[in-house]
Parts: sequence; structure tokens; C-alpha cells
Amino acid sequence: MGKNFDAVYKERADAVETALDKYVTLKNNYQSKIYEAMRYSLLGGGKRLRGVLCLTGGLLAGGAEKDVMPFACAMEMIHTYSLVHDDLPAMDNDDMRRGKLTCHKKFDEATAILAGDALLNGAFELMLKSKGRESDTLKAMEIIAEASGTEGMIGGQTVDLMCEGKEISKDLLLYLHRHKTGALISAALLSGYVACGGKNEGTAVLREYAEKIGLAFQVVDDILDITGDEKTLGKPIGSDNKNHKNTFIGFMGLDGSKEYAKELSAAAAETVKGLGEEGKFLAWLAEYLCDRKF
Ligand code: GRG
Repeated sequence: MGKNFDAVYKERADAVETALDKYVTLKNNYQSKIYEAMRYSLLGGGKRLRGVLCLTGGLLAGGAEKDVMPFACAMEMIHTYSLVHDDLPAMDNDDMRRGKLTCHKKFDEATAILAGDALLNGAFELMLKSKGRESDTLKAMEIIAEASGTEGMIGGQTVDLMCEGKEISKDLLLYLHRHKTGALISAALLSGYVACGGKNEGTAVLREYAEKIGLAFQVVDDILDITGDEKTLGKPIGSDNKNHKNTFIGFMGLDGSKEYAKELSAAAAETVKGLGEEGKFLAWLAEYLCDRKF
């Protein structure tokens, strides 16, 4: 790779941003408002973690960035849809996201629901139109559909809403986060790998890595909701408390959670040791996610 990993991350995140801008364009027709709302929430914010993971999966399989890009952008579109819907009054009822007004505050609730729906459908349309080998494309799409659906993110969100204000076990907290946040993070890396023809033997180690960083990511999210800076985060802190959420802090305290995130990130880095330069990038990413401030 020959560069520092911060620069590599930025390069990949910027490439995803540019491609999203190209794929999700404004249209001058009767429904132009929906394109405006989609672009408002999708562009100009976000770490592009899922997109970067997806590109990295593709590169690990020996693919070219341009071949895996539709999948990387689809991951970011699905992720943004989930945030737009999660912010709605029926769910977390948040006013700020990525440093600006949430979609329903900027537009209105109906538009935010439709913009989320449109991003989800658009993601699948984009993947279907990609130019890779059909069997690889379909396998990658299956991974993403499962991870976003009832046995993945939507399942986790359902359990999360059911558990608000209730005392739950640590096992259920882990289940919830593996589904709500972890599934999509894992699908990002795996779908990129599979879309570029990655061999079955390689998937186990990527799955193990992704499960660990997915959990570490959520633990850090809980920590930032207490210790973070609102301006840097781009959203209010204390929202877990406001929404009576169960968090890792509740189970292991602030210091215990910091320690747990570090352990997970170190274990994740260990799993990808043998994967050459891209493995080194993934190991750096595990550490970066642990130290992140937003
Ligand atoms: C509404 C179907 C549906 C699902 C919502 C992902 C999710 C499920 C809700 C988001 C709530 C939340 C804050 C979860 C914590 C982890 C998380 C997904 C944080 C946001 O992801 P980042 O930090 O966001 O990667 P950026 O803005 O950087 O892309």
C-alpha cells in the first residue's frame, strides 16, 4: 500500500462519496422533492465505514475498486435509510444527524419515510445493474438483503424498540447489537469480497473480524453517547438515556466498556494478521474505530 492508513481510509471514503453523488442524482420531474431529500441525507456526512469495508473486501478478493463500488454505495444507501427512519418521531425522534437537521425536520415526516424507502430500493437497483459476474452479484446481494432484514438490522431494531425502558440480560443486549449494527458492518466486508469472486475459504476470517469490530463499534457508540462532543458527533449526546436504552455502560460501567472495546479491537486485528497489506489496513481500522471521536 505504501501510504499511511489514515490517508488510505480517506481516499476510499472520498471515492465512495464521489460515486454516491454520481449514482443518486437529482431529477427534474414531478417527484424531484424525493431526490432532494435522498441526497440531503446521503451526501456530505458520515464516516463511510460500510462503504470503505465493502471496497476493502473487494480488494482483498483481488477485484478492482470500480467493480465493487456499486455494492459499497448500496451499503451506504441502506445505512442512510436506516438512520433516516431511526430518527423519525415513531422511533428515536431525533432532530440532528451528521451535523444537520434530520430528514423529517428539514422536509417532513412523509418525505423522510419515502426518502428512506427510496434509498433502500435504489440500493438494490444499483447492485442489480452492476457489471460483475451474475452469480457473484447475486450472492453479494443475498448477504446484504439478509443482513438488512428481519434476521439482521430490522430484527435488531425491533428488539431494541421492544427493550426500551426494560431491564434486559447482557446476552440479549449482545443479540440486539449483533443484529442492529453488527449485521450490516459484517455484510459490508463480506459482500465486497463475494461480489469480486472471493473464495468461500476466506469468508470465515472476515466474518470473525467483522463481528468483533461490529460489537466494538457499538460499545464505542455507547461510550460516545456519554463522553462525546455534540459538535464533533453531529448529534446530541445523552440520547440513550433519553430513550431509556440498555447500554454497555449500564452493564460494565464506563471504564469497563472502554476496556471491552479495546479487547474486541485487539482480537479483531489479530484475526486479519495473515491477510497482507489489506489485512494491515483492517487491523489499523479496528484500532481507529476504537479510538474514534465521532
Ligand atoms: C430503522 C430499520 C431501521 C433500523 C435502524 C442502524 C439503526 C437501525 C439505528 C441507528 C441507531 C444508532 C445510533 C445505532 C448505533 C450505531 C450506529 C449505526 C451509528 C451510526 O453509524 P455511523 O456512526 O454513522 O457509522 P455515519 O453517520 O458515520 O455514517
